[in-house]
Amino acid sequence: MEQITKLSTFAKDTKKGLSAHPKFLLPKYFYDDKGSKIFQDIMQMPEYYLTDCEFEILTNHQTEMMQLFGQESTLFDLVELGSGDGLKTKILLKHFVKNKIRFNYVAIDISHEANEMLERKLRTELPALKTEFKTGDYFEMMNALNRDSDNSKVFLFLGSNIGNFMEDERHRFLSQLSKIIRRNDKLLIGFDLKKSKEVILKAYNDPHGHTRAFNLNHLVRINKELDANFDTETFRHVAHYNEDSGETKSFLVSGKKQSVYIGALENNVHFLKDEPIYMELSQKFDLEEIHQLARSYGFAIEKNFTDSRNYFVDSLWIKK
Ligand code: AVJ
Repeated sequence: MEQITKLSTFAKDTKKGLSAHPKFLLPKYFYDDKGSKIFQDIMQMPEYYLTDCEFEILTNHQTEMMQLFGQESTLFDLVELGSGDGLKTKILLKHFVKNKIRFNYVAIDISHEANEMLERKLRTELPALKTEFKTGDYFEMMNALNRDSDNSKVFLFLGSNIGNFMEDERHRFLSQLSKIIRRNDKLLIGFDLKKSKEVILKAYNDPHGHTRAFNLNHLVRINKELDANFDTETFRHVAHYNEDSGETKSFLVSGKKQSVYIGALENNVHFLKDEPIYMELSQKFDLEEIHQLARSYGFAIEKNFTDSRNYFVDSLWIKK
């Protein structure tokens, strides 16, 4: 198929995913402005335990984190990858500002609107905080970040965002981080831990329908931005958890045989009845796997912070 106009990356990725067998879409495209808002609804529901766990961890360990991040009381950059609404990070930011720690907060997010909202909130709630905001995907932004200041850095990669990466992406990501991170830098990285199937499936297939709406919004985005005609009502949302591998997968399944026209691709996509689109991986880990990951990319674990239920860990890594 010859394309007359140049396709956007979103169009290309959509084309690639919907012509693959089995079909897939990339989770980074969940976060248009609407999707970022739906994700905030997800984080606020009790079934989505990840946010509560990390809230608990950051609240209980803010003082220790402050000591570990700001060791030599020299100015450092606190760089957050995927800052979103910043609600959890604000626990640390407030505590650090109150204690007159010298640092800049650098927030990186794929959603421009999320960035703007966070900027506004921080300006009123923490006017003394020095901030910088960057919009883009992790990989592009990390390259740009590559030493734009000489300050030592503490990277935050919270929320088990790492769980979204397929193995090869995770490899690229951790290799790149490992290259950027210097001897006095640190990385606080969140991992959702393997646990009972019931708990996980309730978080990813919630009774309020937020997760379903989050997934369907990806199709809505394709409709809007790529001029397509998905009838979202004909797709159901399904989540699977594999207790051995820790893979949690989300799908949208076509309820009937149908064709969808995607204007920007000048093409139809055909669905069989019950054919799935693989929407998202939310990988779960155990402590041994986390240890292995750290080691294989040249890091040592300085400390693991866990919640009272042992559902989640924020792992503090240093360069060996
Ligand atoms: C933002 C990738 C951590 O996988 O748990 C939540 C996204 N998807 N519910 C996750 C998500 C469905 C979330 N991460």
